[in-house]
Amino acid sequence: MSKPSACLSDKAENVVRHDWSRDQVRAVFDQPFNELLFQAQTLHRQYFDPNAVQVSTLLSIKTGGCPEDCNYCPQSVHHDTGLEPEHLMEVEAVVTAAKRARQAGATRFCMGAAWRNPKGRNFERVLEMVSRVQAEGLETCATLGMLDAGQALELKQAGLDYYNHNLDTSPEFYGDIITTRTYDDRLETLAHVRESGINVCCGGIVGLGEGREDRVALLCELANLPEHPGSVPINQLVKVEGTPLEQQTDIDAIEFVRTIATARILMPASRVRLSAGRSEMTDEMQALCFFAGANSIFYGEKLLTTGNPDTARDDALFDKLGLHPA
Ligand code: SAM
Ligand code: DTB
Ligand code: SF4
Repeated sequence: MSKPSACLSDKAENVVRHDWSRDQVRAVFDQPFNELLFQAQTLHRQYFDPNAVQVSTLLSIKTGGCPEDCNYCPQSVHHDTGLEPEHLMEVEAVVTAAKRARQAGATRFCMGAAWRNPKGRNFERVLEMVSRVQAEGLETCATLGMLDAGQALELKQAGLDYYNHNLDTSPEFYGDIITTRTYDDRLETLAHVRESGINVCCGGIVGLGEGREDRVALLCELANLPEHPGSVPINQLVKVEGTPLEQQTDIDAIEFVRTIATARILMPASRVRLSAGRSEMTDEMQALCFFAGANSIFYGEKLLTTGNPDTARDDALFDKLGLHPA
């Protein structure tokens, strides 16, 4: 570990690595819990204010009817979840929602569309949304499915700061969860995003029935990307009726905290986002996640189609823990 007096670039040289072996990641993940949390918190405070949490708000700009078959997702046409599909929103309505999010305290606004990939006029409209939201003084983020290199460049030119595209799980378990797009498809989109100069937001989802080895492998894949993602969302499965995973057994809370802590240790300069699943977590569990190095959340009553803690609960949690928005 670097000397306490080291400047950020020294630390980056010493600790930001892209050559993790699975054995090394497993050794981090498997440590006694107290060792793991101590190591995560020690690194966390070398790179970040330990009491600052970045706040993003999500909006589903195009809901449901997605042709992909992600078996956790309520928006896939392959599952009957009773979700009413909606067309792409109008630009003005998105700008209104962005203003509301900014007034509530969000610094980043993330627009999600249930597409395999964006096309034609709809893509043009998203470009307009990105410029208009940027003009409101918010960081912009989008998640629209697969992108080609040209689309990534157009989004960059429109003012997009972050693009979210997750690896979701290990390469080995991936085929049990999604069959309509491959792991390599995802890596290719991530490469287009990175090469366009847009910051990558990339993480995964746990509680799908994967094993610890899959969580280790997912984190290893993320940490060995050519650049660590600027944001690493760790989602806990939200079990939605009508999806194949509605009866899935809950992931153990300590195992979830281990996943957060390992992400923090492997990618010390990245924002680790405690993402979907917070409505089902106690305050104590979220506090442990923040101690383990989570320093970003989704704020606002709704994620894309499912619930998130209401803002009063999150405000009270921040107060109780002495946290402040980054
Ligand atoms: N359609 C786009 C795509 O898949 O790239 C973007 C939106 S998709 C909803 C973004 C991520 O949300 C998924 O990769 C997954 O990790 C997470 N997600 C989706 N449904 C979820 C659920 N039921 N519980 C937890 N996370 C979920
Ligand atoms: C991410 O990793 N999690 C967010 C965001 N990126 C787009 C989405 C969570 C979705 C949870 C299920 C839903 O609300 O539809
Ligand atoms: Fe479609 Fe994204 Fe849901 Fe997969 S996660 S079904 S790609 S909206």
